[in-house]
Amino acid sequence: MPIPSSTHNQTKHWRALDAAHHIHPFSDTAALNKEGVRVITRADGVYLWDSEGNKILDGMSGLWCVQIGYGNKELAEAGYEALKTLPYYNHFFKTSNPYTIELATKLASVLPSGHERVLFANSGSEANDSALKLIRYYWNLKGRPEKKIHLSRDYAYHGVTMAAASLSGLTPMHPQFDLPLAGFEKVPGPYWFGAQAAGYGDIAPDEFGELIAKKLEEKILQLGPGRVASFSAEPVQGAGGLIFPPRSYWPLVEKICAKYDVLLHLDEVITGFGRLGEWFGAQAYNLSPDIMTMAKGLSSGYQPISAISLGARMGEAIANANEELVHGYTYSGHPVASAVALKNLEIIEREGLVKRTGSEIGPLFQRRMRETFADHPLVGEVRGRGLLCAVELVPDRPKRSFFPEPGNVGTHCRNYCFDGGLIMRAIRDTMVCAPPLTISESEIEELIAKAKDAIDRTAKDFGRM
Ligand code: PXG
Repeated sequence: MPIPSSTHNQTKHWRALDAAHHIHPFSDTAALNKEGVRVITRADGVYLWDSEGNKILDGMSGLWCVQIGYGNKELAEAGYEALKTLPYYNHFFKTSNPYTIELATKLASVLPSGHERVLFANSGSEANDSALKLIRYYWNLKGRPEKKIHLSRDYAYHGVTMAAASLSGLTPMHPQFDLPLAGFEKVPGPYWFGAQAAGYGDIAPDEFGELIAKKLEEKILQLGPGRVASFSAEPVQGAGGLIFPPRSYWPLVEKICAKYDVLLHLDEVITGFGRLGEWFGAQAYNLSPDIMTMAKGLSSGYQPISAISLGARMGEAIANANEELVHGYTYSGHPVASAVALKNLEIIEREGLVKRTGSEIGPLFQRRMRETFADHPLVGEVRGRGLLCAVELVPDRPKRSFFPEPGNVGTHCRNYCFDGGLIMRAIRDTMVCAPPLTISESEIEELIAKAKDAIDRTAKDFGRM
């Protein structure tokens, strides 16, 4: 559909149609319809344009996914070529296609060792849903059908299917749908900045990391190790507030999973494809997961595609089960999505975007964010790695306390960001940022200047400056 050149009347028309016919994700429909949506009509590099002609720097890479930036012609051409050559075919009838075969092979070359086999799906939620089914199947194959409890963490976001939402630890996601399902249990997340407010006292990060890892062990022992199937976790928690675990956390968690024969499932939907300066969070934290899920940066968001990779023991058990695996989607390994993802991985590799994020632009971004915000009167902590960064807005830095109505100050600041032409996400009162891996130095300076303006104005409004 050609998009007409934008005018005020056109925007009004689109807003009215959107309000009449379109229900948005994670939105209060009536309130949104009253306010009117912003219609995004175009994107290039790190910028978006809306139908009123406003240019916006996208500090969130869409929803943490546009690794190589918008407007990449090579991806468009890869998709167009596949659309012309093989717009659709499936993998059910003893068939495959070159795009998906090449993509699976390419993935195996960048995944942690042992991850030789992948399955495809269309979203992060589906990948996680599939992962839980494969975990259940693995234990059934191993003659351990009593191992069925899935552990995950407070503040986790794993998506919205019945299982993925049950796995998520953001509790507002549950009551509308009578979730979580039975067999889903939570343990605390390693949110050191929130430790004092949560009653753990003035505890050092590594001590806290160990304490929270031990809560996992306590939970496994309480439920009975023979009943626990898996522990699912994002290497760095994303939508729950960009929570970076203390250094002590992951090594101990991995040991605990091994000790009680609990499968480790890493949800790499945000942390994959260079975001942390390594291909995956598994490599950034030196982890050997049994199963991984990935989406978003796999295609830089240009096509809906996700994948589930199996480590050696799950991969061998499932590939050698000698029976039909009764799972798969019409669009698993869609040729067009596969072609786009394959080209995306080629570009990430050719342009050295992982190394650039790990040792050049990422460290520069982290240094400049800390120089600008670490001593700001409204800021309690700046944390980040690679091209992920969070700024905690707090009333009292030494006490690491939070504002009484979480989300108020953050939303206020996010609105100032939007008004100033910057997209940053507010999670409670934490401002988070995940720009495309292709962002330039001058665009980083622009992002930081705009964020500073929004945070300064927020500080003034709340009497902190
Ligand atoms: N796992 C993780 C770690 C995610 O961040 C999903 C799974 C689900 O992916 P799909 O493709 O089913 O949406 C996600 C998605 C936000 C936000 O506001 C984050 C996500 C999705 C929507 C909004 O931060 N992450």
